[in-house]
Amino acid sequence: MTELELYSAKVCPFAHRTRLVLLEKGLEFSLKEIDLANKPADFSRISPYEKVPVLIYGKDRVWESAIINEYLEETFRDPPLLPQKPGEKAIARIWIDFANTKLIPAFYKLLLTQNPDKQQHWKQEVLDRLQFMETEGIGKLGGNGEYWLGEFSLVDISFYPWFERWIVLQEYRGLQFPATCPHLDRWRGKMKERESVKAIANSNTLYLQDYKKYAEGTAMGITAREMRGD
Ligand SMILES: N[C@@H](CCC(=O)N[C@@H](CS)C(=O)NCC(=O)O)C(=O)O
Repeated sequence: MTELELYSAKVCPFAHRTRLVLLEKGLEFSLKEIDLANKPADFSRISPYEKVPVLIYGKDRVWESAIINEYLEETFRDPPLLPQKPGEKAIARIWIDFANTKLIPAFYKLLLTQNPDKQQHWKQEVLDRLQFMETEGIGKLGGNGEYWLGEFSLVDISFYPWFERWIVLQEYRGLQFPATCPHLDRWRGKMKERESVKAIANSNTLYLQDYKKYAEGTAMGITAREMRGD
């Protein structure tokens, strides 16, 4: 049988997304842990952007976590992690895009910037984006404090890794989780209890150690430079 191979890094939230999809679908895979501070010399032959995650399956090589996750969804249908109706699927994709283009960049910019005025600006942006998620997203779509779209889906998976890492914004930037987002707060508690999430959860200590370089402005990896806009 063809083997699934995932190039990943324990600390990486994007790879975290794909590992959750693989676990949720009950797929066996071989995990290739990459040390991002010391990548293999030929890593660009595996990963054109020199990032994780990358998934290899037979002749297919796929990168970019959101694309990998849809690839897995199309290749391994059970259990489905996207709605079937086009309109509902479009809504799911809109929120995955929101994670990629709105929440995640604001998370990194707040953590990376060393300028106090900019920190204030990005702190407010993170809070505004969370509030939008609360009122326009999970608060409207999620029903009774269930998952993002009611049923568990790729939307939950796409957001969750940054909520597991929330401690870094709290400790390094003093950002408390807002009391005005009760649906989101309930959702992150519910996610934490899922078997797949528990199986690969990391400690706050690990995140605080790994993101220290980001918070102190000394991270020089590709992702940090791109997010800073260097
Ligand atoms: N948009 C990409 C982002 C992947 C990404 O930034 N991965 C980071 C680790 S979390 C990475 O491998 N960075 C390489 C580096 O910083 O040198 C995705 O969704 O897969």
